[in-house]
Amino acid sequence: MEQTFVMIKPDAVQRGLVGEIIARFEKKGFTMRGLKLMSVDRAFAERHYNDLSAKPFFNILVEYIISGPVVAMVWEGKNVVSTGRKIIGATNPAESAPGTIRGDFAVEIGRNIIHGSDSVESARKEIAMWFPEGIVAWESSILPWIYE
Ligand code: IDP
Ligand code: MG
Repeated sequence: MEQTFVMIKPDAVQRGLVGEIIARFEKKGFTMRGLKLMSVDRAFAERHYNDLSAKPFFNILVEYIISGPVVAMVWEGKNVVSTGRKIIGATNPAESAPGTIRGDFAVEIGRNIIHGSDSVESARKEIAMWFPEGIVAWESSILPWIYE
């Protein structure tokens, strides 16, 4: 089953949106396989956003991610990478559809409250980086009610 890495960014933690965000993935029918509150240092944040290191906003982005604790999560399910991105919404909240997490709770691109892996390959790398200890092996008992 496919897995994705989702991070609730410091602004959403500060704003008390953690439960709301987790609920959206839970209610969709995805399975939580990893969850932890953590603060990351600059080097770790730079490594996570390594692909964006040439962008003019890179330093601002890194400052944002290290400005407070984040919630790191692994979610599992059919097409969870692309569906997860749809649940999250467009990068710029000005363009995120209502009903998406960013569309409902964010206004500006530099405070867009959540990260989700953009491909199965990045998900694999991000999960390995954020959960070096591994994720939790369990089987949800509701799967027959989610999958035909
Ligand atoms: P994504 O989070 O939707 O995958 P990316 O293009 O991977 O979007 O950018 C990573 C993060 O960098 C965004 O979520 C946002 O926080 C930040 N970011 C992207 N573009 C800008 C910008 O133009 N100004 C400020 N921050 C930006
Ligand atoms: Mg991205």
